[in-house]
Amino acid sequence: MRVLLVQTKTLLDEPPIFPLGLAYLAGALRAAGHQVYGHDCNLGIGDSRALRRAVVTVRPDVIGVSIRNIKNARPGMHLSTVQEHQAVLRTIREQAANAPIVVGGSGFSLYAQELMKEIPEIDLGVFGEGEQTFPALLADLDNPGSLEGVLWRDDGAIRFTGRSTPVPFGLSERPAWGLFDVRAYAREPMGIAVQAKRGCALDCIHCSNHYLFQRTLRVREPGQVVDELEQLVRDYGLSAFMFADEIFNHPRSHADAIAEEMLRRGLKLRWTGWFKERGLAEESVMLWRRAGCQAMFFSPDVASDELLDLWGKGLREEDLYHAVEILRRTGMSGEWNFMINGPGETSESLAKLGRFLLRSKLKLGGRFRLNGCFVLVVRIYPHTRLQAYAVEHGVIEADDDLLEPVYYNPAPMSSRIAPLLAALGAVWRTRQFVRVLKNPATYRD
Ligand code: B12
Ligand code: SF4
Repeated sequence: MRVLLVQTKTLLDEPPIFPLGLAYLAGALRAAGHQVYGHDCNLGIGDSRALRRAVVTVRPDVIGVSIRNIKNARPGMHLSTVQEHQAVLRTIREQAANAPIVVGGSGFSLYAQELMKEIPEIDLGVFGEGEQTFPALLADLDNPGSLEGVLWRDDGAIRFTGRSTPVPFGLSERPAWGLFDVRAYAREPMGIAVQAKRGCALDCIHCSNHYLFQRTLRVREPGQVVDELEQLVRDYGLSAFMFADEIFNHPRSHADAIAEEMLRRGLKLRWTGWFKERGLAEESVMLWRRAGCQAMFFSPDVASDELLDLWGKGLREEDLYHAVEILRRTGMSGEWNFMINGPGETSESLAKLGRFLLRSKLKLGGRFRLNGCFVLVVRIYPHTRLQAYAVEHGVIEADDDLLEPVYYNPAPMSSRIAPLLAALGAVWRTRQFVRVLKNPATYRD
């Protein structure tokens, strides 16, 4: 079959990121014997014209559309992307009246039924990982109900066969990186990512990852991960990337094996990733540093034992301080994310956050950084424990579909946070403006 894969825009107010999901998916489709073409709405001007041209030129039998983000988690930023996704799907439908449109991606999976209700152009949906499900669906398009992880329309109703059972993570075929413009994305520090594992064993209160990708950890063979990096260096001169794992250092042995393999092959790459503070070992941090790790990202989100427990972070205050100490000893840099006024916040917990920030800054100086937007309030996503908590605390109704953003940000603290968020929004927009001036390829109309 001729399959056209379309990446919808990720976000207007963030640097775009390479369509990794579609590159992995395209590898699996090619292995199943399909002819695969790509179109990326993320880069460049005149999207809808270019999209129309792509559909007309490819004459696809099936169109796969990826919706990665539904919208930004940050209040005051670009809030709704649903209409933009809708416009893309409408354009495709106008040019290809008869080709089935299949939609997937994490943003889609999170709101699959709601999006299918809002956007009639979607014929079929794939929940979660697509490498197995999409080729299987294409092999039997008339019988979607026979596969796990599929949504389809049936006499006006939307049916869903339920989440798929997690399968081992190993890409038997080469990801189709060449389907999209790797070099344009590589200009952004976090534009390119490679995935070394799937799943996260934790279930933090606000996070939907356990719903989307499940809690069973599935690691990819380290040699295969490094093969992919080598290919990116050879074919595109890649010099920096990030690991797209939820937590790179769980399990530690896997992270170490990847770093050792990178060193053994003499790869000179700068990289980052998300790390967990608990169990952080000095030897490993030194090894990752030697292998090119530039900065470790941490997201404890809160900084007091009471909140760490309530949020299910699997951390204690001492773990946070331990990580800072290891970074001090190893000369590594770190970037931290926190959220405020979320479940359980009190003046004591805020004071503990203030103390952590101050002490860490004193210890690490310029190597202690906060994510530009650290003053986040918590967005309530569906399928999270926070959704149930917010219903229980009267913040949302049980039937709220959460498609338009709702934040857990109760009074009286919320009114004090509002001016801070407005100032932050202005700083963020200025930064984005400067970024676009530096790299016009990332401008999107
Ligand atoms: C790494 C990561 C990042 C990195 C990305 C670095 C990079 N260059 O890629 C950084 C830190 C920059 C980042 C930023 C953001 N992220 Co992020 N990120 C992730 C994370 C942990 C992994 C994403 C990934 O690459 N996965 C690997 C690829 C292979 O998987 P995939 O894209 O999902 O594709 C698979 C399936 O979805 C499916 N699929 C995809 N498309 C299609 C299409 C079809 C037709 C089919 C059949 C299947 C299919 O098949 C693919 C292969 O299995 C996920 C959580 C997670 N576990 O996935 C969150 C996640 C994707 N991020 C999310 C969000 C919200 C953001 C931000 C908007 C945060 C913010 N500011 O609010 C920004 C947006 C950045 C942008 N410009 O788009 C959400 C998106 C869902 C949502 N809530 O809208 C996620 C799911 C986290 C969550 N649970 O909320 N992120
Ligand atoms: S550790 Fe990160 S990915 Fe895992 S559940 Fe918590 S917030 Fe989500």
